[in-house]
Amino acid sequence: MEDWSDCLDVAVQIALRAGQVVQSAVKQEKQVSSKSTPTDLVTEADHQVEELIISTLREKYPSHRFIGEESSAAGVKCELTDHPTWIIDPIDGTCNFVHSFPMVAVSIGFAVRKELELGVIYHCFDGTLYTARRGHGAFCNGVRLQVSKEKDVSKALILTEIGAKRDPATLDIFLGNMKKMLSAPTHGVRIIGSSTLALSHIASGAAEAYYQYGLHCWDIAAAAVIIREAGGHVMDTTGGPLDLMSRRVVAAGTRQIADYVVKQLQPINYGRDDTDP
Ligand code: 2AM
Ligand code: CA
Ligand code: CA
Ligand code: CA
Repeated sequence: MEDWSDCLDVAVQIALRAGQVVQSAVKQEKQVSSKSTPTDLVTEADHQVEELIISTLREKYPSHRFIGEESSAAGVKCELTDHPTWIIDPIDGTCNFVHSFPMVAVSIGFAVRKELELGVIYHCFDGTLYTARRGHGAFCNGVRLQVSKEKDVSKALILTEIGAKRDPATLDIFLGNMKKMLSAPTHGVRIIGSSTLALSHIASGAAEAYYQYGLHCWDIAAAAVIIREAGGHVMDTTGGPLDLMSRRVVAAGTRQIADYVVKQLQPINYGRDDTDP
């Protein structure tokens, strides 16, 4: 039975190298263009970092498969099979990166037989490294992570994100969901512009719950392992098991807070990662 610890070490080294590239790119003039909508940004650095991560991993593990945000955007099929598969977000928080807003991460997840085994998230601005291996705990710069044990939603800090889709119907549901979270009442709701860092805050216990519609498998893969290994819950927005390709997620420190969030949410419909062109 493989324990994938070598793969974790390799992923950490690559995430740190990728983080260095992001750190130097953030200080330079950025070449920004847009993808699906004018607010869906991509830069030269997104492509460069994804290429660096995938080519380095492919050289080391030629039989492995790869899913990456920018490769998918370029038409590579986003498909999770039983094969060992790396799931990569080269720059999570591209809009933040463009503004030098200090919430930008590199995210590398790894699944085998469709089960998430490893997660590495590197916060490029403060150098925080989140790591986890299934069954072996989650760590932040080597210190064990533990989710919040809070069960009372009125004491919860809730995180969410809004993607590039900003049509009136999407915004109405988004704001309706946010209103429910604010009026619970909770301690507050935050949007930091990086799904993977928001999810890392659930793993570290800095916030109690996270929900999002429209995110992608590369936004959740690494973070899901890290949260579960920190004792937390990651699930579908209906409360059922997480479907990595479904573009929706609820994560929480406790089942009680997860259940509360699930009950409140009105869904926003997106396609699936594995059927989108
Ligand atoms: P990205 O920066 O890698 O594109 C805020 O936009 C956060 O949501 C970021 O983590 C962003 O990832 C992610 N995101 C990207 N596309 C999204 C979408 N269509 N809907 C919701 N979130 C999205
Ligand atoms: Ca993007
Ligand atoms: Ca992302
Ligand atoms: Ca990205």
